[in-house]
Amino acid sequence: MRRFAISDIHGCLNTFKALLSAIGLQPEDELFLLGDYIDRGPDSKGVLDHIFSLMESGFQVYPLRGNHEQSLLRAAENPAERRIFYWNGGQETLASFGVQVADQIPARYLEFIQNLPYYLETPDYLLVHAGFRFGPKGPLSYFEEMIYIREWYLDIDYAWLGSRRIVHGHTPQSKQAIHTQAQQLAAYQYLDIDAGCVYPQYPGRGYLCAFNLDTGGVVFEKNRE
Ligand SMILES: [Mn+2]
Repeated sequence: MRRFAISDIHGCLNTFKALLSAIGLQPEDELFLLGDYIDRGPDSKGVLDHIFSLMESGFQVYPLRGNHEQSLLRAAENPAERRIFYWNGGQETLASFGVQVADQIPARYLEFIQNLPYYLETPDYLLVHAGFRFGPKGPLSYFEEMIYIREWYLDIDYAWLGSRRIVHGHTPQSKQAIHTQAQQLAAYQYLDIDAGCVYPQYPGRGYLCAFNLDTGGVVFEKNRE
């Protein structure tokens, strides 16, 4: 049994499938998906369908919530939220479903997103979309920050964290920066695995990353959309 984490697929179905092939995902493996399945890329519906298909065929998939899923839910529930969703990549998501507004997306997809957890804990890892706010109420209390926060590493309370490591996405960085962070994971205990799959036009970005939680290795798949 192996454990992998992948984040920020953003509608890049071909790249997602190619990365799963590259790591040779098996039903006994565990796959943690750190959110932002949708928006900006060409096939958000296809990415969600592929996640459903993996789960239905017996793969152990643990999907988390990203800020783009949150934005879709808000647009589906409140017409005042439609504009921000549309202009932040939601336009491509609506097109992949062939609908005009978020509340026309079939209930199955919206219900899946409604049930996504904000974070997951294992004995050795904390997994989250964006990160944690180390505020007075404790890092597991600030749910909105878990999907939106940036630049929080300096606030990490290492006494609270213990020997656990935090793996997240949300803030695109270069493949080289991810390699460096992965090599320093034992020392700093944080890793951002968002290699900006949906941003191939930026230097070092345009990759989807799979992190092996047990070996500490990273595998990259170049954008194939
Ligand atoms: Mn995000």
